Amino acid sequence: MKNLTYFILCLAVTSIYAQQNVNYDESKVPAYTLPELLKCQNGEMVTTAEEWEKQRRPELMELFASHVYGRTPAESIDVYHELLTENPEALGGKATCRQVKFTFSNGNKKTEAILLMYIPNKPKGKVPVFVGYNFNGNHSTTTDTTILYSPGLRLVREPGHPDWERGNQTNRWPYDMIIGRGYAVATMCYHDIFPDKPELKDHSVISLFPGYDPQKTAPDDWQAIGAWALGSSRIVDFLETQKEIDTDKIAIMGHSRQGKAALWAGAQDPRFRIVISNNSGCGGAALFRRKFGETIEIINKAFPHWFCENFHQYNNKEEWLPVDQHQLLALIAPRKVYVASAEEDLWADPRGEFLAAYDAGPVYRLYGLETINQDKMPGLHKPIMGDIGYHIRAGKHDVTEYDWACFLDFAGKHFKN
Ligand code: GTR
Repeated sequence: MKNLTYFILCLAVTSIYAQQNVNYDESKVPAYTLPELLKCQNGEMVTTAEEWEKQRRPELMELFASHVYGRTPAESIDVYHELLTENPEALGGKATCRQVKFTFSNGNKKTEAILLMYIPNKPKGKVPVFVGYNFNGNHSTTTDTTILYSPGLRLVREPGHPDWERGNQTNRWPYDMIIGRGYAVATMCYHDIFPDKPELKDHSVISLFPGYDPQKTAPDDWQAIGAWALGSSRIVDFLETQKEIDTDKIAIMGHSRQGKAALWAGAQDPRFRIVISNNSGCGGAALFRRKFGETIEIINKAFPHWFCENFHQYNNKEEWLPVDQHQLLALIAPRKVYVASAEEDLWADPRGEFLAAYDAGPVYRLYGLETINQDKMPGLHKPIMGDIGYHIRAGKHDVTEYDWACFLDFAGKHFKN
């Protein structure tokens, strides 16, 4: 019965999208001019990496915070870590597994999360790490019955929902392969940070910060994507306490809505040396102004709690938005950025994702880095691996072993692993 309700709900959501007249026709992409990357608000062009960092970059950070994702508070809250389990013989003896409870607290109220880590037993010594959220809970990434259910899941999914099934997303987390290449992984369920429903903000980390008022939201207040971005920085704080982790080699990988959050986290936190967005689409790597697949209006209607309220004024008015997503990717420079698309994932606009990576180039070139040198998309399974990376693979919206193989190659190149 519950499965049936879920199915009917999905059908309803799909038909709402269908009614929105989504454009999947390249010839109907409007002519557009992207907002300037290197031209400052005073009209001056930046010509050096130093000018970019001093002048233009802060302007763009401010625009993304005030018009798109909302402002991350300057204040911090307390985070306590408690080691729940440690298994030195995980993955058939190849890795050490730790589960660590995070308690976020403001003294009056708290929320909880569980981080799941796998660290390769070989090589000995410090290893690079991939940080990334999972969608359905830590238990969904493995069939290992010692892995605990993520606390956030119970807020969004009734018992019996398919997401509770152990190992339901192991395909997205090929731990053996990642560990085999010498990388650690740290994952957490994104619902632990902001349970992904508009009415659950009160259970999110946002509700712990000074100034939070459930009745009142300022137009530039942060929302779910901002919270997820902050959560990944708190994971990095913890990784800095782990003796096996090489903190100069931290990569963040996010899929879809978490690809959006990963880019925003990467723009804000320089400790992410590699930022990977997989199938992130609208509000992630895709250029808004192409209006191909999901648009600002569609995403704001379906997910009113993801972006700041100011962003809603750009529903169907992409051309008025003072930024576009090539600028978000450029904010990550000179650190490495990788964008991955899937051929059948037209909703996320693969071409728009590619073009943003291409159009971020001028900032990377200020640092003398290797950019994508032509605006023609590469063929399927022909990854580009410069300082900006990109691939498009066959298939649907998902994270596959092929994607991970490319992420590992990209990390291998830049971390010299
Ligand atoms: C879709 C949404 C996309 C993407 C995706 C996901 O429903 O429209 O923007 O975020 O969810 O996260 O899987």
